[in-house]
Amino acid sequence: DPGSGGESPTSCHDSRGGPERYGSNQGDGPFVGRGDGLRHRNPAEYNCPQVRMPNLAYLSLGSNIGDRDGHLRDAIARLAAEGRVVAVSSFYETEPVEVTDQAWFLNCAVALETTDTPEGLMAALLKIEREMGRQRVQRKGPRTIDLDILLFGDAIVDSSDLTIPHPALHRRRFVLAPL
Ligand code: PH2
Ligand code: MG
Ligand code: MG
Repeated sequence: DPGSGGESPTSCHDSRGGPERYGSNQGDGPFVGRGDGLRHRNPAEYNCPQVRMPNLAYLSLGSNIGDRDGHLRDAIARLAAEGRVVAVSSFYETEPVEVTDQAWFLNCAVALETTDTPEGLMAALLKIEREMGRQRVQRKGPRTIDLDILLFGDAIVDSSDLTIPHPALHRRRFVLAPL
């Protein structure tokens, strides 16, 4: 067993871990309930490296004030600090929808690999928006930069301040085309 370095009873080859352990629906044993029909065990307990599982998030970026092109590039550069930018779509010039009495947008999509949670990523996006000088004046109105989470791995989030998948994803050509 040269690779695991595990002499303790909690190594990757833990002899206590037989198939019978997995059949139990009780809360005993090394697994901890999450309350959603799954119980998990921290990798540190079986002497495996502890590295958070990354997720692939798809983001929609939009700008229709000032140097729109510069704002999208600036936002993408800042996103690199939140994970690994895996892909960037073409930039699309798009007619405003929903609030139509405003300037045309520049929109794009970014695929970002991140080990953050959906809530943590959303907080980071709002911080970037603030740091780039976004003012929230009119709902769905003109903005320096808008950063939305479209998808986050296979996550479904439905809280008072975050909905994933993005609820308007399927209704907006300016979101679907860059994807
Ligand atoms: N964002 C909106 C409302 N309307 N229209 C376009 N073309 N592009 C956008 O990013 C956009 C919009 C609210 O987020
Ligand atoms: Mg938006
Ligand atoms: Mg937004």
